[in-house]
Amino acid sequence: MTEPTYPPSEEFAKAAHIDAAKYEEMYKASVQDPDTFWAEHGKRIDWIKPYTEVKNTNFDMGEVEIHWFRDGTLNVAANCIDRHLAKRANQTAIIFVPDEPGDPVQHITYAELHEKVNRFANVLLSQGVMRGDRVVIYLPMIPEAAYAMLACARIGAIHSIVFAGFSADGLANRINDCGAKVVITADTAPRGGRKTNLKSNTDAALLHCSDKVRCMVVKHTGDQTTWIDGRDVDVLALMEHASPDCPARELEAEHPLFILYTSGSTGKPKGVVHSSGGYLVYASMTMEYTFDYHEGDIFWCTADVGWVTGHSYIVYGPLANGATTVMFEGVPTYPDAGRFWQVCQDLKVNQFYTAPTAIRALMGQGPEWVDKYDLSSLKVLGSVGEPINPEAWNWYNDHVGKGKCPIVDTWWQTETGGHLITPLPGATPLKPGSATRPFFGVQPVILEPESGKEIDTTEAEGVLCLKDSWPGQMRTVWGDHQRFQDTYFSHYKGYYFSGDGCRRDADGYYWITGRVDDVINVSGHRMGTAEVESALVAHADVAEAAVVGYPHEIKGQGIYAYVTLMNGVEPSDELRKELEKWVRTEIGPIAKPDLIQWSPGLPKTRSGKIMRRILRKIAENDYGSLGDTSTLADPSVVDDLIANRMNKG
Ligand code: 6R9
Repeated sequence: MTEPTYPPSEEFAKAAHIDAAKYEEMYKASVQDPDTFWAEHGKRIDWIKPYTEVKNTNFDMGEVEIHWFRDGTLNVAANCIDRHLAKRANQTAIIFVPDEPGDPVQHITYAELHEKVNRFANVLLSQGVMRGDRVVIYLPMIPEAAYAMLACARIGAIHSIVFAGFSADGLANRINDCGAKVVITADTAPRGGRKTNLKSNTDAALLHCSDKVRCMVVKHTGDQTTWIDGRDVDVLALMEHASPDCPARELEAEHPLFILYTSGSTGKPKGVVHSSGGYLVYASMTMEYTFDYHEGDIFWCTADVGWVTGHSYIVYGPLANGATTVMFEGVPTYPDAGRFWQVCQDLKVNQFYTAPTAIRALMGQGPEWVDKYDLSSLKVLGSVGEPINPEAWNWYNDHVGKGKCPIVDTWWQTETGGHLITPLPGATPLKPGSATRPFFGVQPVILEPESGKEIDTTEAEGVLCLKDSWPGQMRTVWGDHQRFQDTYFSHYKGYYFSGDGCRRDADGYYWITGRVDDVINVSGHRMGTAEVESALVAHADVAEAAVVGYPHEIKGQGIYAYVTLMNGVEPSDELRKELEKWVRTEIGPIAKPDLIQWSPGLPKTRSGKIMRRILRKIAENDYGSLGDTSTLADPSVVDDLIANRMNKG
């Protein structure tokens, strides 16, 4: 069983920050003596008051606390902007590529970014936003999203971005959970030639929030929207009159920089809290080493700022390093499947970072869409969000990288702040489909799922945990430290539990096998099955629902819903459409079930527990191996489910 491996070229390794020998040396140092290692690497960002304490972390259930650089002070926005001004005021910080191909691309220099962010910060202050206040950002992929994030960081407000694809209800829940003082939105958001009315979603959300929440609107398209005097404010107009000077506030290393909601195995999304100091050190360091970023490179991460990937690798990592980062408002297939490659060609992109779902979608359109563009500027390609199947890896390598760009398959999570397991392009021989080896300071372990025993042979398979902390680790769940401990530290004593299954091969390479909890990965986005279930049962016609994932050619996993209707309600195609629409409005388009099966009964144990294992097998069209069904209260429901299964592929 030897997989193909792709070692870095000698030429690449020679010019890279980290080659194989350096990786081994630094990795060893990082785990043998984390205090010394991070005391040194923490200096990559500017501190107002230098830290004397480095690592202070405890994974013991009941006493979990995570602090890094605790007595240091800094300002994240000053690190991402001000400190670069002496050297690169006129260098482009952000290249904004609008949805519509003909519309002008904007190059925003560090000097301009400084001015915009300061004005934005003054507008926030004028709206009464103070240090520690929460600001929800519900914006499209426009420069104002970055200005808003950095403006919050400048004054010590805590931002919480809600992906613009979430519905009014999703937005309201998040505004309420974090107790936001303001929500920042836009009029409408063009994407792929279509528009979402963010302002009307926000209006609908605010009906369920405190009437003290203010609504700051970026008039992006100029489309007509409703306006509520006294509550709604025009951000761009206020920025024009605001002062371009706003002092960057001195903040403790552990001051929360942002909250980002993510799905878990229970119904309610968790507010993942990240710090200022440790997070920035980690985001900037992984950005530099994972992508082998060099001064002057043009870096493009295609994620949305509504996800953690956008936080760390569109905004904070690149800007902390003084890089030029691309912000793309559009989608990979508009106006055609050549859009990504055209942008790469036109902007001479050096590092390109995307998700397997996008690669698979583009692969399906044929190689001619990529082959016609000049991609010679590309040096490193990245992948994130889910395991990349070898077929997609090979296509990415052959057609996009032309066999000369290392592909970094980065495994990490909203909770981890930055990459944990990833190749370093000048150091690590690649194996398609493996995230390879740990980043500096990261100690992955594989545990036996049942006993929780660490498997100490090189070859191992089980659940993936982390033995010790790293600076980018989340600090708590907003408002619920107990939930933080319960979710991540209660399953396996003394370890951080990732929720992923994993195999380690004879070379010590890690292969992520997917989630072991009730979380599914749809197009690289995490979705709790419980969230979709509770949306479905909120519909008056639905008695019960069970949701599982099934293999989907483009999305990785699709959403398969088994729905039991209320007595007397007849199944119909109209009802199916209505339920799809219902879930879209309850959560957002990404949660729409791909397949709905009418299920008069669900397989339950005698104690009433739904046997998801069986539902998963049927959804996967793998019902030959259902295992033991004798413990079911009514084994005959299984035959009905199989006979009427939706995935006959
Ligand atoms: C960054 C991000 C995290 C979950 C994670 C895992 C899956 C992410 C992966 C990967 C295999 C990779 N995942 N990257 N699986 N290989 N390179 O995606 O964060 O949205 O929180 O999702 O995504 O299952 O646990 P998030």
